[in-house]
Amino acid sequence: MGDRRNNRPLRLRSCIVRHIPAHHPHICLAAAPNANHSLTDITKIHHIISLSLYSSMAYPPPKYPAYLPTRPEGFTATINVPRFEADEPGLRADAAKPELLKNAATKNITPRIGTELSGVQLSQLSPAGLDEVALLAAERGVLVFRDQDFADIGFDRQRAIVKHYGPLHEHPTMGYPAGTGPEFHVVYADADAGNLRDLLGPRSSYDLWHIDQTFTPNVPSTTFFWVLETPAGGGGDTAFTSLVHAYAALSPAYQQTLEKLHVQHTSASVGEVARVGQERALREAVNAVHPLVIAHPVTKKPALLVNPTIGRSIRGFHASESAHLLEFLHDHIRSLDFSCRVRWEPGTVVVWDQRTAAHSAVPDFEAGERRHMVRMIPYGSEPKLFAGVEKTEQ
Ligand SMILES: O=C(O)CCC(=O)C(=O)O
Ligand SMILES: [Fe+2]
Repeated sequence: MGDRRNNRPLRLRSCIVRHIPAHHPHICLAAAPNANHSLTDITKIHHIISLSLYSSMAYPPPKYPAYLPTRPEGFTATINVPRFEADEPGLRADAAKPELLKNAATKNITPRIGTELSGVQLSQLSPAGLDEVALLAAERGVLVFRDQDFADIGFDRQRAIVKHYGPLHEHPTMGYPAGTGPEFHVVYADADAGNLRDLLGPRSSYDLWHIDQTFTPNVPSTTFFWVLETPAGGGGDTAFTSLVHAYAALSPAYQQTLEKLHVQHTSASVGEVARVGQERALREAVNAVHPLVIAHPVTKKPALLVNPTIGRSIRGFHASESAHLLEFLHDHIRSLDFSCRVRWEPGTVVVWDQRTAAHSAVPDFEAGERRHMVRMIPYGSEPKLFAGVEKTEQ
């Protein structure tokens, strides 16, 4: 993977803002300003600085200051990762998962999605145990590991563990801990950074279902997301929905219709447009086309590769036809019938498979409270069309 950052001269370098509001994957009010920022961006940055002076008196200091988001180089162009033959660690795992489960207690969150595990430390797993994590995540969509030491093992070990699953995505706009790089994605909210509801403006509700970064030929796979600080008054869960069960719930006739379709995915997502502006997001857009119904590379089960923020149109359809079909699917995947909510507790690490599950932040915590998280995303295989071999429920 090339690093385009090094090739982009930043005409005006500045490090005024230490806190990058990166509380949502694709949405961010401001970063260190550079010449590419519009006047509106600069105004927002100055607004944040003045808020910062006020808010630092009102809230306790962060528990993990070394993980505050920084972005001295400002926003960079999205990296177009060339197609590659991915290793899928879940494919070589022992189906019984002896390494992972020998001392672990497991509890399903719902029968369809999510498993909580206790009695196991991710940081202590052997390579075979890490393979088994990939298999279980592929099967269950989302795994919730409690009481982990992962947040305290240091950047190098964190990076090495997630790299076991594939090359890491480097985010073009999110902040990362000083001294690391954009493969660390700090998801951060506080009084300065705001939270999702400040950014999206007046709305009836603030979920934002998506799969991370599906605009390249290879797409994200076994993703790690860990908490450093939960909002003091509670809330800030993350919701996950099963793309396998969402597909299985459809009628065979409708499934067959969908199996032929392809979706155009773009990095000029809802959120990146909000971060860097429409003109720049379109100019630097990285695009890919993926089947709508994929065979999961590990389980081989059919899954709906539906991504409301990034997968924006059905190839070959007129705009109105595409909008009509996608509106139905975007609504369908959010059903409580196949989704769950994960509550963050100190020491929780979530590992999920982005081909099995889509997700949404739940920004229901008190305005101004700190929520501090870190995510790392490895790339897995290129999505392959599900050929309709295996017929599903109904
Ligand atoms: O904050 C969360 O719970 C989810 C954030 C998210 O979806 C992302 O950063 O891509
Ligand atoms: Fe996300």
